[in-house]
Amino acid sequence: MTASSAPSLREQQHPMIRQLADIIEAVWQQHLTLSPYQLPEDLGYIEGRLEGEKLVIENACYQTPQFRKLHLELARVGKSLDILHCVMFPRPDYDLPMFGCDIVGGRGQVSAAIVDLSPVSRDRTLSAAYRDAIAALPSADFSQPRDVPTWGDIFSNSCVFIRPASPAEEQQFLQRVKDYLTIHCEQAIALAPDPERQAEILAGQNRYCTQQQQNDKTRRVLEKAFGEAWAERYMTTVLFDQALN
Ligand code: BLA
Repeated sequence: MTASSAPSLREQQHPMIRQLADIIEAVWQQHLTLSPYQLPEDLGYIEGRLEGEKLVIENACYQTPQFRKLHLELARVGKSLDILHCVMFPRPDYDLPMFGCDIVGGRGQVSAAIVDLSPVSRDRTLSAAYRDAIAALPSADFSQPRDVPTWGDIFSNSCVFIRPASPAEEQQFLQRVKDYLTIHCEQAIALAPDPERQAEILAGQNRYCTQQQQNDKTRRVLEKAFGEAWAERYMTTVLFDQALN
């Protein structure tokens, strides 16, 4: 099924997820030159049901001169769990952090909203240009911050991981994501590739993927609907695939 003929999951999802999906695509289209990206074996629209509830996944994927893959995924489990997942994978000769975002919610409440620009350089810090741009943003204040799990040592100290406590906090989080995305796109298009750093960048990106693959909460949702082997394949080829060079 092609993306255009797929039933639109977006319209049924939690309003915060719907709004964020629109924001992400608008910022991408405004700043970047998008080309299609072919997912393995038509993993664009997927439905699964093993035990329990039906899982529906809708993927949108692009590439640009600076990014080997821009991935926006919307998922719904039964009527109770709505998920937005987004990762921007830079080409490995571009010394750029990884933009990642995940929102998990359902039944009117979002339990997890996370966004980060995660460094992949050997010293595991963001460049001064990123730090300055983030520091210049209006301060964001959330009443229910959440603790990052141990595999989350890939995240920067600009990572925002919260449970939004009010519609105002939901909007503040969406603005934060939009600001991080805009900074990221502006930095990316201003940057020249640096092939000499490619091995270091690739190692950092691959470490990011290895750590994300440890997220048992994501894995369990996929295993329940599709089984262990499928979940492993999906996590390592679609969600967090490692580039070879
Ligand atoms: C948490 N991710 C979760 C949770 C679920 C999923 C059910 C638990 C929600 C909660 O603790 O309140 C499920 N997320 C999914 C599924 C997909 C998905 C099924 O993306 C895809 C099909 N996760 C990411 C990215 C980041 C991320 C890019 O995919 C960060 C940049 C983070 N998700 C993340 C973190 C948690 C989470 C840190 C909390 C994990 C924990 O508390 O142990």
